Amino acid sequence: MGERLNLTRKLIADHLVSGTMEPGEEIGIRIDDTLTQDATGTLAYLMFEAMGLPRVRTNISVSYVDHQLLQVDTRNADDHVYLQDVAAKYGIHYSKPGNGICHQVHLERFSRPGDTLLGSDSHTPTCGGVGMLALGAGGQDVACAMAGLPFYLRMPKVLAIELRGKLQPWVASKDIILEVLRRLTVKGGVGRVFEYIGPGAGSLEVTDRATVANMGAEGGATTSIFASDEKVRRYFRGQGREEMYRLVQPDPDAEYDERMVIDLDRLEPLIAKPHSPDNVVPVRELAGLAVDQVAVGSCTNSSFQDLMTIADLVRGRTVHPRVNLVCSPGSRQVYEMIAANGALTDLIAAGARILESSCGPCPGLGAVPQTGAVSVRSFNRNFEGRCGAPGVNVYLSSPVVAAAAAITGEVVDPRALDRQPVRIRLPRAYKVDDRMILPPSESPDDVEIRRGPNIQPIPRRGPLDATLCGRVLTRVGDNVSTDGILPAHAHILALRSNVPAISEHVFALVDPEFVPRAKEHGGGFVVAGNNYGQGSSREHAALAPSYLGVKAIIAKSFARIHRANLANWGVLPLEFIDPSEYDLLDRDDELEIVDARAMLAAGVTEIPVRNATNGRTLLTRVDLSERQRGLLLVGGLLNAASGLDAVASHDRGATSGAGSAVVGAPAEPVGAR
Ligand code: MIC
Ligand code: SF4
Repeated sequence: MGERLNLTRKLIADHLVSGTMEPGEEIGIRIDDTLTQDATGTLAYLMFEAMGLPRVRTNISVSYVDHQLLQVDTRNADDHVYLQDVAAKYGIHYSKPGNGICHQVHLERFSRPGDTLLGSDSHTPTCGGVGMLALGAGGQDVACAMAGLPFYLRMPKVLAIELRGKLQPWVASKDIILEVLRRLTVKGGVGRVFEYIGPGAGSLEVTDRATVANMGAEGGATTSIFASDEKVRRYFRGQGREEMYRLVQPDPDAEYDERMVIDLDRLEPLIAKPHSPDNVVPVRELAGLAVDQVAVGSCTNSSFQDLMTIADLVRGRTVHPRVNLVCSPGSRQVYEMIAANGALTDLIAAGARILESSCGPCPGLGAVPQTGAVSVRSFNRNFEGRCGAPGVNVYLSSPVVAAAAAITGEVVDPRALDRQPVRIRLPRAYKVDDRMILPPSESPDDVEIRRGPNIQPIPRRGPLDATLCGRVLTRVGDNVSTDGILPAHAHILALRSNVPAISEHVFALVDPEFVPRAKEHGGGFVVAGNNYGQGSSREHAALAPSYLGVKAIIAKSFARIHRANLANWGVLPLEFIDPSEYDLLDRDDELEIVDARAMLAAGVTEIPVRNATNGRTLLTRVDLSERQRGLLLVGGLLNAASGLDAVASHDRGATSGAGSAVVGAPAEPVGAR
């Protein structure tokens, strides 16, 4: 009898171009589609330009502008017109500012069951809600995928999350993923795909599934996926693209590496307390907590269903005097539909502040509440300071719980509200209007790319030194997120295309003296606890420290995307073999890794780090593939770029990868034209 394949393994097998499907082994997969957003897009496209190809080699690539829409000065718009021109020239669709949040729009207009999607944003798994194998990655990896190169990742284990029963009134799909995070924590998904199965999974609507798939990112999962079914078909029909529907399912009695059961009948409204998405408790435990701000939107909960739910709850009422309620519809489609059916009027009448279709307050782009505020958000991340400033207490909940707080001014278990549960009738047909998605130019040779002054060349790093030495520049704890390493925030996000400028903000929230220290000592080492680099895919969290001369990060463990980004940008990720040795390293200790280069080239997996300050030596693990070692030796993926066009000109799906194209360090910074 053959193997009974789960859906994840089926889709990986369909796209496999290198490696064996053994959990932990590096595999290469063919990528059908890509997406980028404005904050990560400029680096990705500068890299793509450096590869010298005339056009992308994907089925569909889409460039979204959805993050930094405040446009407080010319810098953001400089980025946006660059992105628009690059898209026109290289065969990429361009979703204009205002058209919506990349993940919501991609779900509506481009997702395809059974295909692979690579996005330069950690919430790309949202499209797993329709049966797509959708993965987040750094911009350089997405650039390679656009060039037709495989995407490399560790073969994940597949965790079946069996949903039994049915969600009860007032309990939402958001509560499912909060329950997953409560059980597994923010690092429980590392090296795993969450595959949702069982009758409870089938009972969820598509946008509910998308919410669950989206927020698997907070568990560190490689991705999350649901099978497609009649509900997905209906959704595609409603979006006017039923021909893109395909049935993708696991084999009957499929085998999984691990299993977990959630009984939806017994699930109750949940909420994540500050400052971690896994700090989850029942809402009833916080009942009565005074709330200052409520924010509804983000790629997790900004669908038509979500906005209608809030409108239904606030209709005919007034937002509590203490509360600021801000709402961001996830896409122009959602916006237009709630405008047409009157729900937008209900929200405005109740006192909601309506923002544009964008990420907005989620990573601190406006609507930052007052010091010490309690903010209840339908979003996905509440790392300290992410919302724009430290000292704000962000709670994460379903839209229902958020709306109830907006009306009452406090956290309230919605089951205690004196009213009938909300019931939203889903539309048969969604409002389809793709005019804000510009197709690529038909005469690409005529497209001149505008490079405003904010588009600065990407600095390159030299090849790895023979011996690495320097001091411990900082020692940080567990679960430091990329927001901790390099916040998004409005004034910092404006600098994404200017590496020297953005580097001034490294560790701004965690260790404000880091940058002057790094400069004074000409770089050095960072010591960290578990799950270092969790959260976003932003490669600036690797690139900016690299620019400041950080040579290696020695951590107890790393988050998936960040580990890959470090290798791509030439920073050596090392893990303590004995995690208790973390305590043997202090800030300012002088470290030395003798013959680092030779050891890496020889495939050595255990690397001694000598602490010259206390005379002790500790052992670290290098958990990198041969390809990644190659990248580190030449100083990162960008330095291999001059060989990439040669590799990319192989047929799509060729097994050769960036590692085989490592050719030394060209001198020109990328983007210098
Ligand atoms: C985020 O949610 O942190 C972001 C901003 O969307 C990031 C991407 C980025 O930093 O540009 C992500 O999730 O990958
Ligand atoms: Fe945008 Fe927030 Fe989603 Fe990131 S998590 S893509 S910032 S809405």
